Amino acid sequence: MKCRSCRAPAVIDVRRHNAGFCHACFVRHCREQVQRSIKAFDMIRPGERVLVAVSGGKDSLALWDILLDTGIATDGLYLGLGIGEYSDESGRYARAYAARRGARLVEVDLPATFGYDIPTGSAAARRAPCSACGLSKRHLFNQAGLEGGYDVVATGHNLDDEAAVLFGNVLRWDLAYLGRQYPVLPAGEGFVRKIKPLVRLSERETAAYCVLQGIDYIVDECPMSAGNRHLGYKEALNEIEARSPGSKAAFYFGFLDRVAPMVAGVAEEERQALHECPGCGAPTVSDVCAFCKLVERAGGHL
Ligand code: Q46
Ligand code: ZN
Repeated sequence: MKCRSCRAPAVIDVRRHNAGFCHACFVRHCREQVQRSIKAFDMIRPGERVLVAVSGGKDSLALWDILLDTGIATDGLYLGLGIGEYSDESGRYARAYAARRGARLVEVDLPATFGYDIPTGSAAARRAPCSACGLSKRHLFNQAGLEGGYDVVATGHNLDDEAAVLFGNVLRWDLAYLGRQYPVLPAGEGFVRKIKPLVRLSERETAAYCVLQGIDYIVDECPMSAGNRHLGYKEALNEIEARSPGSKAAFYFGFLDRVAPMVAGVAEEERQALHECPGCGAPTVSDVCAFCKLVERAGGHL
């Protein structure tokens, strides 16, 4: 197979685009896809400060690399979740990448700062690990963004992630979640803007990007991911994609083009109902925010 752009021998084929790429043209393809998302969804404006949430995995490191290489000023944020050896190792990859690029990595350690880790905290709070983890991450990414004076927090969610989440939301017709499922969530009182610049790249492409660019990342899956529903949705979508390449992108981008505008009002209504949490100041619709409730139940069990 030859490279679609320059006819040199291809190192990767991307079936969704029915195209092969050589190393240099593949890297350019990845950068172009990210820039296209940034432009299409007005994710980052000139001069804005961006904080990238970095887990040490392929997606977040590829994202940080692409943003740095395209001249966007970005610091990294690593959140220590206290998931045993997995967290120790993922932290090492995040720090090694930051050191290699001479980039700033902000670190927040969940056990040291809030008195719980994901395995014990989720059990104490009687929540599924990924639910406690996702809630903690969303809260702390936003808090770190606000406290550090950043305009934007970027996460490494890719096309496979977003299609799987969409699949789950559609299976349950969860309009509130569907209304919020967009690659950019606007800033508001107590919120920094959240962006997902990798939505035009698949997991296979971010992995190939890291391998080709010599970026070391944690390959092991999180040991707490076993019961995660999204893994099943990903498998189902992968089967459909194998039979008809491009289905995943058609599903996700069709939603963004045709359905997201119809459900956007649901998210807006929710935003109107927000007020400040008396515990931490974060916006919430309840008396006390979900993060403060989690800290109260999960803290002190270490
Ligand atoms: S880190 Fe956290 Fe993931 Fe592990 S506990 Fe679940 S959500 S699987 S991306
Ligand atoms: Zn709170």
